[in-house]
Amino acid sequence: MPAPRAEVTAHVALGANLGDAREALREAIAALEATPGVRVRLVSSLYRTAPVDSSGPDYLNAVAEVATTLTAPALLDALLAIEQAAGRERPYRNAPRTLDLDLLLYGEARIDSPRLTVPHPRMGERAFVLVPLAEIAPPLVSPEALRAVAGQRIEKRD
Ligand code: A4P
Ligand code: MG
Repeated sequence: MPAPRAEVTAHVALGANLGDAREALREAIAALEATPGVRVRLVSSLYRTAPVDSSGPDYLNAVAEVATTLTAPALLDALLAIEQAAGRERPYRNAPRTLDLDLLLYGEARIDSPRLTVPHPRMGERAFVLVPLAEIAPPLVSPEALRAVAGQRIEKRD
């Protein structure tokens, strides 16, 4: 029998800004918890954030820490499947909700493949990622990194 794969700690960013964003994030966390090979260890507070590099309503953002036996590409596949399911589950009115799930960190791995870059290449520019990540994993975010995004509007919701 092959030895079980060791668990890796990974961090996932969640964001939504259409429809019931709070419900979208709650369902995304539930879907992560239901994913075989993924255990949700920590979830940050929800944050209301100004859109960065995009327009439209404010976003709700959060970051989750998971322990996973999935490889990084398999974890990405699971995140993409959850995004797609969220789009299908909410047919009311004609508004497709956005749900963005990004893989921020996968242990200490550095990955640069056509479909997956880890650490997420834009995480260092974004308060909506760094502030919730710092809440649940303080050693992963330096004070300098937080200072660099201090001008971006972000407000804790709960
Ligand atoms: N991909 C490569 N690396 C990764 C990774 N580490 N995690 C590829 C996730 N995906 C990764 O993603 C497109 C493709 O990126 C995936 O199929 C995967 O193979 P997508 O989510 O379909 O496309 P996108 O949303 O246009 O790209 P992305 O990178 O998620 O967008 P951004 O740049 O992250 O921007 N403002 C606020 N306040 N809050 C937000 O949450 N989000 C965005 C999305 C912009 N502004 C925002 C927020
Ligand atoms: Mg994305």
